[in-house]
Parts: sequence; structure tokens; C-alpha cells
Amino acid sequence: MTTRHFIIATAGHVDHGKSALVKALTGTDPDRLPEEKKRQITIDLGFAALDVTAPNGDKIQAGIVDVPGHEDFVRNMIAGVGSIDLALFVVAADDGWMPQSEEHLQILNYLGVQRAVIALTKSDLGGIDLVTNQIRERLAGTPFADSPIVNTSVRTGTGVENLINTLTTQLARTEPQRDIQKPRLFIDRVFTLRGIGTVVTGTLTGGSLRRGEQIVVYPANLETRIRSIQSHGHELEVAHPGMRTAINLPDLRVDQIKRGDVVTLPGHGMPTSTLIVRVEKSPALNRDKTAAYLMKNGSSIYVHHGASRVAARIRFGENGSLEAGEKKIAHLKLASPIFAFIGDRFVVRDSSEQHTIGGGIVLDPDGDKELLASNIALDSVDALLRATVARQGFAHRESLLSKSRFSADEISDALKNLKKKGEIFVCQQIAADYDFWRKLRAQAIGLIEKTHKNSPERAGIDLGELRSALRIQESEVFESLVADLCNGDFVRKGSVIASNSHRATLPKQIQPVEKRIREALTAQPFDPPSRKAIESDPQARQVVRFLIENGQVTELALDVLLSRENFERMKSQVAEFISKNGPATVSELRQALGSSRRIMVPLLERLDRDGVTRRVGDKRCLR
Ligand SMILES: Nc1nc2c(ncn2[C@@H]2O[C@H](COP(=O)(O)OP(=O)(O)OP(=O)(O)O)[C@@H](O)[C@H]2O)c(=O)[nH]1
Ligand SMILES: [Mg+2]
Repeated sequence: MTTRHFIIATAGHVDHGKSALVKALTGTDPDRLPEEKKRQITIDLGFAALDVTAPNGDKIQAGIVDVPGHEDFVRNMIAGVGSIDLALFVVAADDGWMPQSEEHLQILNYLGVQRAVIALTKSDLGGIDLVTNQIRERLAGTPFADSPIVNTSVRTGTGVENLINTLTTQLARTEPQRDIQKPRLFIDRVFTLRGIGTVVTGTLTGGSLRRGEQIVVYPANLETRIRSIQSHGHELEVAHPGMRTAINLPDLRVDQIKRGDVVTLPGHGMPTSTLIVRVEKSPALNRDKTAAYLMKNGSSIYVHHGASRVAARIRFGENGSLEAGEKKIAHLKLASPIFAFIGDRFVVRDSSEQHTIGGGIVLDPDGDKELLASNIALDSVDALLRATVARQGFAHRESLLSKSRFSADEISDALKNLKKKGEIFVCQQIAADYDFWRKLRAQAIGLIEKTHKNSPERAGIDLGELRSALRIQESEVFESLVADLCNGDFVRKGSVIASNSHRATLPKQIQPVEKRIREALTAQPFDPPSRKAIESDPQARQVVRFLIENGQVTELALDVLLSRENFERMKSQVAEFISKNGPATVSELRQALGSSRRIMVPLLERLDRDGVTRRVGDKRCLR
């Protein structure tokens, strides 16, 4: 036997009997505020629990969110229906379809709610057939067109049992919310309990939260630990997606958190205030040309996402605007950041907060770049990966689609698959668009080959030089590129990269210069001329670099060169002298070897570094 968790929310016009119905279903009166009792109206969200058994024996635990119907509190209503599995849509038999019936229907549709049960309440007051027809008419063409309608009366008790059965059947057919290990708790209540401290509640989606776990509250970015978790009054070790969840955060103050904030695990990206979205304007607004409904470049709107509501400015390409019934891609600039994922839904209300004017879906929560194609399939992880990578050329694997409705495993599996099919290039921590990568690679190869051709005496191209020539800012991209090249026909030698087949050689015409330099370095083997004296012209510089890169000349200091041979000879003579005579000073060694201070000091420093000698006071001993 398994237990499945779902969230139901009520919806419907004011006074149509939503709260009374929740009480009849669960025994809990969701109206808890004194003001609500006094005015006999729901103002803010109320909560109750419904535990039932599915036909197959599974336990179903449904959290019910009761929302206000009054037009002044639509804002609270939206906060309650952000991540629900099923709507309990209420229409009163004596009143019929009313303005907030329509507005709530739109809100549920914009938020992507797919399932509803319609309660035709107050059936004791008549009007059943008329209102049933009206409801069917209004729901035609919406996802709720075929939703069951149940007549109820809390006065007579009619239909309550039937409604419970209908809700059970519907939930039994509903897929439980996915666990993608990216939990988000959209906070709808914050309060403090004496002796316990700050408690936040909300509907949990996307993953589980555990007692003792380190969490972060966005957008304030407050990290803290969960001391305890409850759901409908029961202590829990773990809360799962689809649960009404209360968590105790004793280290945070109530005034640090507010409705709309999100609890999540650290490391899944940050909240943002610039988003790319696909937005649609309500077709119903056709009838009305009120200025408040305008959506054009620079229009102020309110965006409702999760349990949050933020002021925003909207922008559609050039001279853009949105007509009733139209869908377009838009940029949103929010007054404060939200923690949104690709594929999240939101509702748009006008700047005076009187009307719901549209809704949309997040295409890119980090959207400051060019737009994604408007027809991109947001439920296809492959399509999203391709689009993300194509847009930027490359992406870091760990952050790729981190703010999406896919788990890390789904993303990495899809990436592997796309790699196998040759659609995305993956190397180390980078995933790149194939064309982008091919061009980058070709450019790098071109630069390496050009260096081999123009400077055959060089071991290869310096990595720093290559990186700046390619203008690669991200070191991880460059590392991946080098690794990719070295998987193929190239090799990295210290700080240079070269073609495998490249052998550094001096061009024929400067071989005489090489001869001259070798002679200069061997005439007085332990006291050769300074580098400046040797590198008298550009050709000589070229030769010196060649000899150093090939290990034939040792660079003791910037201005001190020794032939490799003489360096080795000096080294063994120093060792021999000390082992025979004991620790020696620079000047003793200089005299013994017939060298000069200019050479001896850097030589001994080098031997110290190489672990041959060790300095004790002003003497050197052997290590
Ligand atoms: N006759 C009759 N009255 C009902 C029925 N259900 C609710 N009522 C009455 O209708 C009034 C409003 O009921 P509520 O449950 O508060 O309505 P609501 O939809 O929650 O209202 P808001 O939350 O403010 O939108 C109350 O006076 C209820 O007693 C019913 O089935 N029959
Ligand atoms: Mg109510």
C-alpha cells in the first residue's frame, strides 16, 4: 500500500459556498481569521486535509487550500493555486456563472491546472439545470470541458458523499507530482509559535525536504537549517512533493520572510529579475478597450508566480504590443527577483490589480540574452538542451538547465544521448553546440599550425597566447578545448601546445647564428657572457628561445644562460667540492670552479630549488 499526496484548491465567485463545502468535506472550517468570521467572507487562504482511499487501496492524502472568492482578494486566491493538482471549482445554483467564476477559471488555466471537479453548490436553492448548462457552455474549449459536475448542498447534506467519491476517483487517476530532487516550497504563510519560533507553510513541489536539512530562502538568500517539519499537524521526517508543508526555521525572524518567498536547497541557481517568457493576453479582453488592459512595450503589470506577486515591466521586440487572444515572447523586468524554473507558469494582472489580463510560461529564467524560439517544446529536455547550448555556444554542464523541471539525472542522460548522436559536444565540464565547437577547434588548429610554420624553432604556441587569440574568457572552455585537442593530434608540453608531429628546428639560414651562440656559451664555460650580450639581434633571440625550449640551454636567471652541458658539469663539481671539503660559501665555490658571482649566485639558488644543495647561514651544504 502506498500513500499519494495531492493538493486541491477551491475556486469560484464570492459567497458561492466554497468554505462551507470544505467544512462539509473535512470537518475543518478553513476560515480562521476573526475578520473572516465577522464579515462572513474568506479573506485569506484557509487549509484543511482530506484523507481517502483510492479504489486500488492506495491511501490518498489531499491538502485542501480554500481561497477567497471576493474580487478584492484575487491576489490571495492566486497565491493559493500556484502548484495544485486539482481544482474544486464551485458555482452556486442560485447565482450561476459570475465574474470571479470567469476570472478564477482563467487563472487556473494560465497556471496550467489540468483537472477539476465542479461543485454546483446550494442545490437546495434550485436553478440546477439552468446553471449546469451555463457551466458546460463556459467550460467548453477549456481543459475542464469534461470535468464532472456534482450537485451539492451543505444545508441538506446532498451530494457531499458523492463529491468525496468523485474527488477520490479524479485523484486516483492523477499522476503524483514528480520528484526531480529540486524542492521548492512556495511560502504562503509565515508566523511564530511561542517556544518554537518562526514557522513557514506552503505547498511543496519538485522534491523532498528533510528535518535537519540546510535550506535557503529566496530571494533574500538566507541559509538556515530545518528544525522540524509538519504536514496537517503531524510531525514528519521528510515532506514530499504535493504536500502542504510547515517547516520550523528557528534561526530566522518572522520579519525576514514573507509570502511569496521560496524555500529550496542551495546550489540550484539563484533568483533573477530578468526573464524571457511567452505571454498571452486574455481573449475575453476583446470586448473591452480599457487602458488598464494594455500590454505594450514598457507597460507596468503584476506577475504572480508561485505564491509571489511582483511588479514588472514588459517588453516585446521593437514597437511591440499584445492584442487580446495573442501569444508572444516577451522580456520581463521584475521589481524584485523570483526563483523561477523553465516551464513555470504565471498570471498577469493589471497595474491597478483589478483585472487578470493574461498569463504565461517562463522560457528562460536567466533571460538577458537573445530570445529562444517561441515554439520550443518546454517538456522536451533534448530540445531545451539543444536550444540552451546553441544560444550561448556552450554551457557549463553543472549549471545546464539547473532551473528546469528536469532532474540532474535526466539532464545528464539526455546530454549523453545527444553527445552520442553527435548533436552536442561534451568535454570535461563544458557542453557545446557542435558548430560552435567545430569552428573554435578549427581556429585553434589554424593558430597552432601557423605558429609551427612561422616559428619552426618554437616548441609550439604558448597556451596564454592561444587563449587570448581565440578570445576565450571562460577558463573552463579553454581547458576543455585543450583537452579536446590533446585527445586528437595535439600535445601539451608545459605551457605550450603543439601538433604531435611537430619537431622544433631552426631554419637553415639562421643556423650560423646558432653556431655563434653555442661558441659564446662554451668559450668560458663557467662564466659565459650575459644573455643581453648574446641576444644581440632578433635572430639571436629566436635561437636562444629555441635552445631553451629544447633543453640545450638552461636559463638560470633572466640574464644568465648556461649550456645544459655546462650546467650539469657545474652541478656535479659543486656537489663534489662540498662533499670533499664540507659546507662552502659562494666565494669558495666560485674560486674552486673558476666562475663569477654573477653566475654562481643564481646557480646555487637553482640548486637549492632543485634540492641538490641547502643554504645554512652563508654556506651551502648538500641535501
Ligand atoms: N442554502 C445554502 N446555503 C449555503 C450552502 N453552502 C453555503 N451556503 C451559504 O452561503 C454563504 C457563503 O458560504 P461560504 O462557504 O462562506 O462561501 P464562500 O464561497 O466560501 O465565500 P468566499 O470565501 O467569501 O468567496 C454562507 O452563508 C453559507 O451558509 C448550501 O449548500 N445551501
Ligand atoms: Mg470562503
